[in-house]
Amino acid sequence: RTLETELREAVETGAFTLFYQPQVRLADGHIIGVEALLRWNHPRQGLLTPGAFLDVLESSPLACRVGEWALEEACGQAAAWQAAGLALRVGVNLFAEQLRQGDLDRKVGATLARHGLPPQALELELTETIVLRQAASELEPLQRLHALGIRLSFDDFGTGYASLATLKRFPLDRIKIDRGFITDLGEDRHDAAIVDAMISLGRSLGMEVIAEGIETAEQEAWLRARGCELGQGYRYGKPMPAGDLLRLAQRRN
Ligand code: G
Ligand code: G
Ligand code: MN
Ligand code: NA
Repeated sequence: RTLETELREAVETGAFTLFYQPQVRLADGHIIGVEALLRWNHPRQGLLTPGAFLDVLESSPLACRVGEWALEEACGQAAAWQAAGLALRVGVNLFAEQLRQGDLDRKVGATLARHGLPPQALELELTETIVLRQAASELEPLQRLHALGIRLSFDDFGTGYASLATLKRFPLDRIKIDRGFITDLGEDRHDAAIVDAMISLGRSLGMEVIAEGIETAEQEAWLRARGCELGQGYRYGKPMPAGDLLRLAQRRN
């Protein structure tokens, strides 16, 4: 059987699940949000990360269904956390196909309403590849989402081919500095210069800046000193099931 057949069965049997990775405010270490990350509970291979199936899923007609499911699931979770006294913003990664449909803002609005969530509770992550592939007409749903107050993040910033003009053309609220630049921050002066410039650029454009892949206290201190507000990475927690995230946030905040 092909991977696509198996993915179809996974959608039908509810074999996908979301893990959540904490995002912290570097000033005080408080968990202020999470990124929702897809996992596949495979009948024989166990829990699979997106690396094992994302390429096939992205280019299959199932992408929209999985993307909409993830949005629904993440919003349901955010509502449950809110009921437990935790106001965590949840970030959901988008598939290119979800934007191509043209009615994403309507679907997102309906999902938020179903769960009684304010638009500020949701962040949508777009990779550079998705952003660059957008036709001008596909910008409209993004602009409407932004106007509703939903935050839009530029994922994996700095790894692709987007020109700096992209930052002007798109209604982006946050840039996520790719973890590839963070790993060697202490040793590689080029990485340090690039990260420094990305932080300044984001801040002068009035955008939030979050660094991904923070693993050490040194990386954290360096980023905080350079004015980076937010961080995500194993230092604060790996992607984990919703219940574990709730307990972690209740302990830390
Ligand atoms: O969980 P992990 O760090 O292995 O995720 C790898 C990548 O898979 C993420 O960086 C993200 O780009 C992608 N990804 C994870 N979950 C989703 C999802 O729900 N939708 C989309 N479109 N991409 C996802
Ligand atoms: O959306 P994106 O493709 O950026 O998803 C983040 C991916 O990076 C996830 O697969 C997650 O497991 C991984 N990741 C998150 N934090 C760290 C980290 O601190 N170190 C490493 N090596 N990987 C991380
Ligand atoms: Mn992401
Ligand atoms: Na990323």
